[in-house]
Amino acid sequence: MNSVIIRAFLLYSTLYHVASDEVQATPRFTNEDDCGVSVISRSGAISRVVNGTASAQGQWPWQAAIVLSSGGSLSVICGGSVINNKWVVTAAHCFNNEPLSDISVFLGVNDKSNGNEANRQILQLESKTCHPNYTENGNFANDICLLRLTSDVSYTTYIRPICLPNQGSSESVGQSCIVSGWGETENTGNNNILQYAEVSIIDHTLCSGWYQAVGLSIPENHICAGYELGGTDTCQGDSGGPLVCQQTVSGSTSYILQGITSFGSGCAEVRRPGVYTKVSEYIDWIDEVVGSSATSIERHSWALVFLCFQCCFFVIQAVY
Ligand code: 4AZ
Repeated sequence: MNSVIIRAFLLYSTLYHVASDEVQATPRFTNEDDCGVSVISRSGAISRVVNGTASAQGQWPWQAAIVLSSGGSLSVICGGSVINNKWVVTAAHCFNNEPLSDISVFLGVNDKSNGNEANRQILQLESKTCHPNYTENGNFANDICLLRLTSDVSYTTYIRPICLPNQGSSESVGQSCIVSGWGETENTGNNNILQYAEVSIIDHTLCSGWYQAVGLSIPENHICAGYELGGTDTCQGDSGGPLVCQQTVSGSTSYILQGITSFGSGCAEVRRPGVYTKVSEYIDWIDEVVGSSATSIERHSWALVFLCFQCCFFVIQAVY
């Protein structure tokens, strides 16, 4: 009798596990626990990536460094953002068909010149999926790539995921957001230390007009951010990194990944703001790529195997 009760309990808990897995799988990683929060509060005036401020350790815990190993030396070729414990998002133009084994993802980095930083995690790539409509020689449309890591990211104070926006949502013109990276500072700071700056979202039509002057078109699914008068901007080497904006939902404030640093004409120049892949236009695609990955399916199928075993035991016990 006791064993029947225990088995019934096990059956119930497995069914519950399978059912709740189903529920959790629906709203995705956009709702990753505690996404978009930094334990380091921003303080003081933001001076000015070009004209940025040196970050504190853990200030932008979703910031990834995409590192290329070439001829025995390592270099940070781009930035990226952790979206869950298996995936990092970056720009498609960061890559040039390098073998996956030459690319790694460094997390928890603040000073890229210091190989002994205590909070670092170094991860390798299992796969790289870039947007199918990214065209290398086009206007940088669909400049987005997803990197699947071979092992799980362990979240710490210094390494955390960023929240993703809802598909099709838009940031308002004039909103102040944050960019970060180890790119060129044009002598406005030390780019060994992760730099960040505040930039303002600029109207798409206005920005397209400014860029027309130099024969560049701004793709529909890109956002411009910066200042009409320039001065503060992302620059070469910041590509793939995050443009994040704060959002408050039912009393709690978190950062949302609205953009991926993509391109510009020069850096910090008048009427040439930075141009960012608009992440909210790619949520369905991200879902497709990330959702079909093994983690949740593996967990799910193990639970189902266990469930089958329990059912068999139940039937055998009932018969004999
Ligand atoms: C680059 O080459 C790059 N000023 C990134 C951002 C900007 C320009 C160039 C925006 O990675």
